[in-house]
Amino acid sequence: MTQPILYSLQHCPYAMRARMALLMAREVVLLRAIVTKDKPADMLAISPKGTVPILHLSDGTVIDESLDIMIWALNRNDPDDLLYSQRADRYLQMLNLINDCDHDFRTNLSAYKYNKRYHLDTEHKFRTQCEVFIQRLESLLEKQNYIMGDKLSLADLAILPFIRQFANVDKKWFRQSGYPRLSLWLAKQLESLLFLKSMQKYPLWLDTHEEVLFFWDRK
Ligand SMILES: N[C@@H](CCC(=O)N[C@@H](CS)C(=O)NCC(=O)O)C(=O)O
Repeated sequence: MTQPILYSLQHCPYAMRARMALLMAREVVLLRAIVTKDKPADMLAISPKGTVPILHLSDGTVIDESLDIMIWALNRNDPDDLLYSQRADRYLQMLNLINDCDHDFRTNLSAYKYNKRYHLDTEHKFRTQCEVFIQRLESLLEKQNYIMGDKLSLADLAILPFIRQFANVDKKWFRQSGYPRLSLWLAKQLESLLFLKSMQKYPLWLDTHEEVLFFWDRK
């Protein structure tokens, strides 16, 4: 059987979370590394909106939203029960939290990043708006080691790349901010084998046209 093809951008937070879920699902995919300034025609042909990640299945199905890729992979195989398969209530809570991350938090995060970069005086306003979501995570992590409980879940993987971005906007401020539990959670996730593997760099597919198998090769 032909493996699904994943169009991926190394530092894109959406692609990062899709790659982590594919690894956790032990899915084997052919990874095609791209850059946004030179998108492959094959990629635009299957998904004209032109965002990554995209997963192209061998039956022709195209999944071009990162959360859908994560859920597709974990629905096929979820050995660590990241989806809380026996807990519909937990699953819905996760989706709500991820939705808040992907909309309100991400909008404020983009504004915070932009304002910081161009030294605009509204930087603090947007950082404070981001902190509503940050404080919510901190409160959850005061009670447990992961966002949904005492084990890793879809929510941790989906949210991680955006908290990483938030922390990186102003590392000094984040280190001194009152979010010790979130800082610990972030540090732990960033040094995990899963994250390191998901961030492995590959040559651009348009340069090599080589098929790269991407999968979790640990026992
Ligand atoms: N909602 C999409 C967002 C994906 C997205 O915006 N990806 C960015 C890269 S981080 C992208 O491909 N942008 C297209 C461009 O910059 O041309 C998802 O979750 O997959």
